[in-house]
Amino acid sequence: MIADIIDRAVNGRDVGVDDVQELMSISDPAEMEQLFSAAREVRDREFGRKIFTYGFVYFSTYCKNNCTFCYYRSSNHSIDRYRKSKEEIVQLAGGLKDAGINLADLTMGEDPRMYADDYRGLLDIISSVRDDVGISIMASPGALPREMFSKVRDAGADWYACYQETYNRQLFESLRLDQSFDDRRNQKTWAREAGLLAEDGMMIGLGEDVTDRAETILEMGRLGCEQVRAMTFVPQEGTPMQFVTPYDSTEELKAIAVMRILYPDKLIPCSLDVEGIAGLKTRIAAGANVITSIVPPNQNLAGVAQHELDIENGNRSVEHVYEMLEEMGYRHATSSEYVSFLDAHRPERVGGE
Ligand code: SAM
Ligand code: MD0
Ligand code: SF4
Repeated sequence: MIADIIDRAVNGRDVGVDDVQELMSISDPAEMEQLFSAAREVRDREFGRKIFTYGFVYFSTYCKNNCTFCYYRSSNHSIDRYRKSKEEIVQLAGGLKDAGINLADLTMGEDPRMYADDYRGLLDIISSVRDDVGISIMASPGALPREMFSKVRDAGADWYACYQETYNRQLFESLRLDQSFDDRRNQKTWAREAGLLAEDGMMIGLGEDVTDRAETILEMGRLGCEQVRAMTFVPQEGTPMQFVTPYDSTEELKAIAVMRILYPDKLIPCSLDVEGIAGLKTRIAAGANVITSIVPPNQNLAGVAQHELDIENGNRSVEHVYEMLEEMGYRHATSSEYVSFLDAHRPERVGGE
């Protein structure tokens, strides 16, 4: 029974893949509400009424990879790409900090120019944001060699984000062409060994089934990442998956709620990059506790899954997000609340300095 599985999960008792699969198979609206309300209760008990906020700084949209789902894949020749200067990035991160945003997510495609010379460009940007701005930093640069993680940590990053998308190896290989499944999984472990907090993520609507979803949720938990996300696939023009029929947000919302009851103290994003601002309330109501992909208007910045939606009209701006949170009876967390969370959850660095 659903109520029984929820009860066991909420009380920290053993929940297996069959149970997770059953929760992820819920279709009855009353059962769905049971799941969401349990997730809200767990979140509010752990975190109170505060929600963390992340600004998204997609600073280079150049990429050498060719992921079939991604707008920025190297074969998509017809798109406009940009690369921001270090000065612009520092300014953008400063603006986020001044507006009370908790973290700057410094994201790029696997841009060869940033990777050149032992990743000098990337490390330089991270350390400049640390030195000149002093906001918490997430680095989302793609897969890195193992020895890079302590350098990324030393440059000043708090987090390293790298999403597996699915723990179905075969499906992974059909999506992330010419990329190693094991190497991408190991990224999260290597990051944590270097003292970085780590984020993993799954995508929904890529051809996976409900068993894959359940297994991915459990595997992300086993890796120990402090932040875990689910995002619904948004088909992209000019890619091999452009005509795939997209899912609505139901499966993503269930995944958010299931992760919340299984992993009470993890950070779980409500991404504005899937449905824009229209997707905020449902994701918070499903148990998410971080709003990600806040993007200021008039800065020529793009999203990943929704490269334009709600950016230039200001709907993904800081002010608008704060307003909506208040309408729901929540508030954005202060940066000292956020930093305390990080300090309490930061993995210990292993093996030397
Ligand atoms: N290039 C780096 C990488 O791939 O790890 C950093 C970018 S990372 C933020 C891009 C993430 O956005 C992917 O891992 C995927 O989870 C998500 N994403 C990309 N394209 C998407 C799409 N069309 N729909 C939904 N999510 C997408
Ligand atoms: C988001 N567009 O939070 C961003 C991105 C990268 N670390 C995150 C997928 O939705
Ligand atoms: Fe490049 Fe990341 Fe897009 Fe893959 S998901 S093509 S690695 S930007």
